[in-house]
Amino acid sequence: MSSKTKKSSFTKLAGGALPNIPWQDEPRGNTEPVWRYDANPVIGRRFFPGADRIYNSAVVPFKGGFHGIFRVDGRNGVPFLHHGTSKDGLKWSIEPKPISVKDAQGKAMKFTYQYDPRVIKIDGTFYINWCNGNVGPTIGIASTKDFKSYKWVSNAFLPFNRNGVLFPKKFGKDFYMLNRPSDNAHTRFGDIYLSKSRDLVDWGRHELVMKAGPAWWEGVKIGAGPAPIETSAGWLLFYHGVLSTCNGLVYSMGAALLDLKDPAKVLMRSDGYLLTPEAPYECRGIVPNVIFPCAALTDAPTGRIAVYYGAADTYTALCFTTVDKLMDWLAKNNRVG
Ligand code: BMA
Repeated sequence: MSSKTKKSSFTKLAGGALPNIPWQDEPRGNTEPVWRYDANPVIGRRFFPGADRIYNSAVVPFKGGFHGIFRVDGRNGVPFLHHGTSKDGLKWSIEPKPISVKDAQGKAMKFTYQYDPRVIKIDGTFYINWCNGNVGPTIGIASTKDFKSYKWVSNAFLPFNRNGVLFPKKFGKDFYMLNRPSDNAHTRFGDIYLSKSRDLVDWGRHELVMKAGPAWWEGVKIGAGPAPIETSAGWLLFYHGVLSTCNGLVYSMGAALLDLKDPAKVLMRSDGYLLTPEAPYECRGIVPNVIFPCAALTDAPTGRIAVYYGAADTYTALCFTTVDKLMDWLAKNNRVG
C-alpha cells in the first residue's frame, strides 16, 4: 500500500437521517475499512419457490421502511427483476413475479433478461438501471414513484454495456450516468465512463473516468457499484474490481472519490481492495469469489454507511463502514495525485 496521507478530517455525508439503517457496530479490534454483517447472508438460496438465487440487488429507503429491486435467477437460469419490501432492511418479503414495466402506450413489456439492478432517487422519482438484454446487454432504465407501477424510459446505450449507475442528482440540466462498455460474454476488459443526457433517453458527451488496473486486484475490469454517495469532499464511489487468476476471476470491492462538480475527475482511489472474498458465502456458490456491490444506505448524522453486495452470484450480503473510517482509509491508501 502507498503511504500517501492526506487528512480527511470531518467529511460529511449529504442527505438526510436514516435512523433505522441496518447496522452493526464495528467489531472490537477490527483493522479493516469495512466489516461484514455477522448474520450474512441476508438472503439465502431458494428464497421462494422458483427462485434459485437472489443477488446483485438494490435497496432504497421508502416510506419509513425499505424497498428493493432484486435480481432473481430462476430454475432456468434467466434473471429478472422482482420487487421486495422490508421493515428493517434485513428480513425481506419478495414478490414471486417480476415487476411489470409498461411502455408509453401502457402495454406490459417483454424482456429477454434483466440483471444487476441499481435504484437511484432523483427529485422524488426512483430510477431503476439494469443490465438489459437488447441484442446483447445494455443499460435499461425504468422509473417508478411508488414501486407499484413502472414506466419504461430507454435503453441508454448501444450494446454492449453493463454497470450503468445514475448519479442521485442532476448537474444543471443534465443527468449523469456511470457505465462500462463491455462485450457479449464475460468481458475481459472494462473501464468506467461518464455519460450525460438531458432526458435520460439520448446519451452522449462520454468521458473516461477510471481505467482498470494497473493494480492486479482490479487489473481485468472495473464497474461502478451503488449510486455515488454525496459527501462534503466529493462523490464516494464503491466499485468492483476484477483480478485474473489461474483459477478464474476474483471480484473485490474498492472505493474512489470523484469531484463534486465534475465527477469525471478522480480525486482519490484505493490502491488495494476494501473487501475481497473470504467468507464462505463469498467463496462458495455458483460463481466462487465474487463480491459485487449494488446498493448503499447512508445516515448523514452518524456517518453510517451500509453496503448491499452480491456474494458468489448466489447470496445477498451486507457490510458496514462510516464515512470517517472510509475517508481516512482512502486517504492513507490513495494512489491518485
Ligand atoms: C459479471 C456480471 C455479474 C456477475 C459477475 C460475476 O459479468 O454478470 O452479474 O456477478 O460477472 O459472475
